[in-house]
Amino acid sequence: MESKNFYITTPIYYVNGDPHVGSAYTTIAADVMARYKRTMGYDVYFLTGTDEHGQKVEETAKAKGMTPQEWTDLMAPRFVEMWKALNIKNDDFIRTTEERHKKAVKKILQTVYEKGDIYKGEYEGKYCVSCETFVPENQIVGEDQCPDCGKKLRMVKEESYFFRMSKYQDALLKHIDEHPDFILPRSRRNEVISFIKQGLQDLSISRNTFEWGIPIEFAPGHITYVWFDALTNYLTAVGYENNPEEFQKRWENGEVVHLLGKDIVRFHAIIWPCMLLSAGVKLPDKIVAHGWWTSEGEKMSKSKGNVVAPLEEVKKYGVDAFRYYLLREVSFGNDGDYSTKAIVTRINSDLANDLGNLLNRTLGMYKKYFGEEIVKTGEYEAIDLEAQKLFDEILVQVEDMMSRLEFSRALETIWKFISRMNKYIDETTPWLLIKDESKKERLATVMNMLVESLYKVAVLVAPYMPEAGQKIWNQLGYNDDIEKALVENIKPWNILEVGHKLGNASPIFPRLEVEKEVKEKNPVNKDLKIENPINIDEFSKVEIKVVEILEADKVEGSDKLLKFKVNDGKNIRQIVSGIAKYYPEYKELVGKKVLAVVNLEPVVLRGELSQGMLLSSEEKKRIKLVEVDSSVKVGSKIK
Ligand code: ME8
Repeated sequence: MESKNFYITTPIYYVNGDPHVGSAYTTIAADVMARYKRTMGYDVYFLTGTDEHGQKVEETAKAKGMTPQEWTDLMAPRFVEMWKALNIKNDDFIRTTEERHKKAVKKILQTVYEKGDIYKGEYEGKYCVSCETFVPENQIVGEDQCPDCGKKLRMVKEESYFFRMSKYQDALLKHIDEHPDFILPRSRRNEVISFIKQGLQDLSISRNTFEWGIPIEFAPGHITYVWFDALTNYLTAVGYENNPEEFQKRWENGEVVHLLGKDIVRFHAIIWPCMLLSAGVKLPDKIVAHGWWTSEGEKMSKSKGNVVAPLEEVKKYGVDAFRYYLLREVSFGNDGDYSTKAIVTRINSDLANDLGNLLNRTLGMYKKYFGEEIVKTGEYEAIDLEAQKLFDEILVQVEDMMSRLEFSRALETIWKFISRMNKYIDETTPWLLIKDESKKERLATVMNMLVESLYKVAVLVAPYMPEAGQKIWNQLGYNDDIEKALVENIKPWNILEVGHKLGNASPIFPRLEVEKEVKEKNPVNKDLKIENPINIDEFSKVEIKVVEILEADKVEGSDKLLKFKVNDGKNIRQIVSGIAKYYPEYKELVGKKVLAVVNLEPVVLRGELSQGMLLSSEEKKRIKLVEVDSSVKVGSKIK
């Protein structure tokens, strides 16, 4: 019997930065799949969460002046909030710093250890902190750079425990061979196979040169390699360590699907299955990798300022349109480019024109011809039966496509039916039928076909656009929760009750102007209020110059003050600054070019002469000197 338990996961995201369109994409896709499976009558468990250990998070926290725990406690809720704003209905949110997870990691490590699959050795080689991955010599690119992210690699030489991954090479190849849908899409599957065939090496699974990780019981002084820790989250959440019944139901007897980006396929399709083979746990059913998003044709990066912030998009276009666009615009698996023009075009053509018009026209005509209550349906004619048949076919196709997570094709297929029904209006010409009293019953059948189509379409689009689905239902006069609807119940036709009262119509997706939206991507606030304004003459009294720090020292007897000898292009002067707390490594400032006000009256602070002021920025109580590019000449005036 086919299992009716469906377990879907997203990667757990690193908390070194805020969630963005990339993490939103995977999470929305998983949410759509979870919602769709619920409408198909499955008992669904949908997991997402945060990956909180490792060197990268530890270093980010340090740079922010916090402990890793403080930092992760600050960041994890930002993911929870973002998912709420994107209408993500996950059943669980896991953080790898939770006790339940530490116990699960301990259990899998112990199991693999007792199996004889872990041995002590030494790792010497290159490591990419950004990807948290060991990079073998033959994969290094450029000048010691990571083949995946291009960042500079670090040398690591430390005692380490190794996992005998090589032992599982053949078993894994056999599994992939026997399960054609284990890794999707096909292109990724082939890539994984050829990688394994080059020969798997044993994997270093412990680190001992930093502390932010889960300690290993049989290896004092070592913490768990962050990927070994992170991958285990998928087991933790379904009771691997603490709830055998739940584990049996959700993992062993359920369908398990991992969604992820193409960047982390190897971790999921190689390391993870080997870990499970060693631990004697069933392998997941599907590992589905999607492509990469760029923004307006370029790689997203903070320095380019083109990172797509989901909440801003939602504010502009609404959460449904954002979700729809992401899943409709590119085939899952392919790369995609996020552009304002494309999202606006999608909203106008698919949502406002096709779906919105079908709803507005139908409700408008119904109320005009019959009032607010549903009238009796007559005999179906050929054109009605043909539309009904198309709907039956579409349900089968959508089910097939969704089983392979082909979101874009599934939407295209649903839209075939929406277009068909728009055309149906033009072909059945209700505005002519109303003129002929003998066609009243025919008109009722036509109009009911339309209302019923929308009722069904609402259920099909709700997993993608939960709010729009609900609104369509409400406008049709159905106030139940659409999330509880089942596809099974929308299969039969003629399900409207005579006398049912329609709701109020209002446009769900207003049309947008492409030109205006593109221009307003970075709208200027014309109503900006300038506080404490000064004029240009007043400003020009302040003389600011680029100075180079030649020496940096503590001021004796003070915790707060540092004294600097700086070159202002003409003279060497001394400046005292209250920034000691923010620069424990103040000697590193020597050689930096910074900005200084050079015409302040000299003062004496704690017995030290100060002949100017260094400029600094302040953000959340963190003070930083304003540094300038090393190519700017010392002594240059700031105007
Ligand atoms: O890799 N386009 O976390 P991560 C599409 N913690 N998807 C993108 C994307 C983009 N431009 N940028 C990010 C990790 N993603 C590990 C995972 S799982 C046991 C541990 C999405 O925060 C995509 O799903 O770097 C990618 O796989 C994931 O974010 C990486 O998130």
